[in-house]
Amino acid sequence: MRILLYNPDNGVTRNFMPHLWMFLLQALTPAGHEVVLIDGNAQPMDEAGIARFVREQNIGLVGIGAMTRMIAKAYRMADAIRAVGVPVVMGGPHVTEEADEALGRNGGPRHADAVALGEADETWPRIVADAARGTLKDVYAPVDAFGQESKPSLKDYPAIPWDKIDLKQFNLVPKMAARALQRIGEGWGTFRIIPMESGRGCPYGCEFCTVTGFFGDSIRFRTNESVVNELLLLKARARSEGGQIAVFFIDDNFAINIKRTKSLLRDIIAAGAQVHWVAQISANLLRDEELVDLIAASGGKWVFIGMESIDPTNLADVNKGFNKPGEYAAVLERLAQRNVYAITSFIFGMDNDTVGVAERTLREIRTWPAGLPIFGLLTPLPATPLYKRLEAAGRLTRPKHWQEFIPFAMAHTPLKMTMIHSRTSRWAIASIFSSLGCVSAESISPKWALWRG
Ligand code: B12
Ligand code: SF4
Repeated sequence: MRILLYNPDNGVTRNFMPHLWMFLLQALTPAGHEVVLIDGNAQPMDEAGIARFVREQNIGLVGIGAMTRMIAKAYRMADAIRAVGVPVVMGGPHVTEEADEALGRNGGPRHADAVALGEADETWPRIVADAARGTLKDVYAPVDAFGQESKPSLKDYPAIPWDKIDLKQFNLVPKMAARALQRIGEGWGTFRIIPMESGRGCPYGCEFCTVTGFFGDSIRFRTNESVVNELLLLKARARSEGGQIAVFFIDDNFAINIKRTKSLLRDIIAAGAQVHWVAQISANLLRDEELVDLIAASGGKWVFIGMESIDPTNLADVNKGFNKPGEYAAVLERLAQRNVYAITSFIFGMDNDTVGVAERTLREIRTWPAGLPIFGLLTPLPATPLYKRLEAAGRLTRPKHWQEFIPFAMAHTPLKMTMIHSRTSRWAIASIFSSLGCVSAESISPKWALWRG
């Protein structure tokens, strides 16, 4: 059977990196099937295009994975595929929480023949076997022989064959530029950011986040050896094709167990497996000087830090009181001293935010070492504690906001502001200026403010 794994774009913005789930499920597909990958971020497609593709390519099963933000597009694509008679199985964080919606059990139309709940590493081979026999079930849940939820241990993580996978669609160097770059110097024919995981799970349970609910609060790690081998494979591929590769460790908190992270980084260094990498690490864990030394020595270039707010009351409200705004500057300084830079992420729309929060935050950021600040709006994602709290308080203005994705629009009534201006796009521009170190007090005037009361 030919299987298509498809990840939609959200129709507005594009990811810079392919999704790990596609490569992982491809590696976990039982022998005898052929798997084709399409990431809508790299290869944009509409409904007619995907329907044509599955017909012409004789696809027997389509797997679609989507975050809440892409789910409306995912459903439209699934409908088009099912309309030409090809079954669709959906997975990922959104349908895990809203399986009835995908299966048309809540009064709406049915979009998927089957839904894979939670982590599908162990259920995927069963889904493929059932689809090949024409006996797909509605729901596949990751449970053990006793019906208890089971989480893959990651100790026997599959080897993703990075040396063989067709990565053409994921080259970030545009064709024209590639030719010019190759004339200037070797090694820039391709540039790819590759997702890799070294562990799963996060115990922190921030109110707005789906991770603790989805992956669980017990953390599981791959062996150091399997991560190092994967890095070596990627490094060899980049070298053999005269290109560049950077790795995004997608672990939610790459240093959640500092001892283990240090041991992994030491093994990377010892094996000469360094590539440039990015990882998400919470600010509280970056107090450790030795950890930051090892990050720099093992190829770490950027650390994504979920700072969320400069207001401790906000942070306490969303169960993220372990973030201490007072130490943000020192954390960034510690990284910058080693030429490691931070992507600092902020959320606006929390309950203690008042008019002018954007200006206040920006003022504070300007006092820190250069980095790349990014800004988002608080979003009540399905099944999160935040969603439940806002729903109970009658504050959800668009309870099914994902059915119509409107970029930069809020789905709940903020507490201390009367009106939200969707000017996040301007903020994105502001953040680029800021990252280049060229934000002056004048260039960001109050007219940039995100909110006006
Ligand atoms: C890396 C990452 C990104 C990357 C891009 C995604 C990428 N290319 O990988 C970046 C940094 C760009 C990003 C951006 C955003 N992200 Co993000 N991201 C992640 C992160 C950290 C890792 C994803 C990952 O690879 N996980 C590991 C794989 C193995 O897990 P998985 O994808 O869930 O897949 C497993 C199962 O879900 C299932 N599965 C998944 N798909 C399918 C499909 C089929 C057919 C089947 C059978 C099974 C299946 O099987 C897989 C193996 O078990 C997750 C958190 C997390 N730990 O997952 C958040 C996460 C996915 N992101 C999230 C969010 C909210 C966002 C943003 C909206 C943030 C923002 N405000 O801007 C944006 C949206 C981007 C967009 N284009 O619109 C949420 C999504 C929640 C939700 N309900 O949708 C998550 C869960 C984090 C959170 N805080 O809750 N993100
Ligand atoms: S926001 Fe980060 S630290 Fe908080 S629960 Fe989610 S993954 Fe964990």
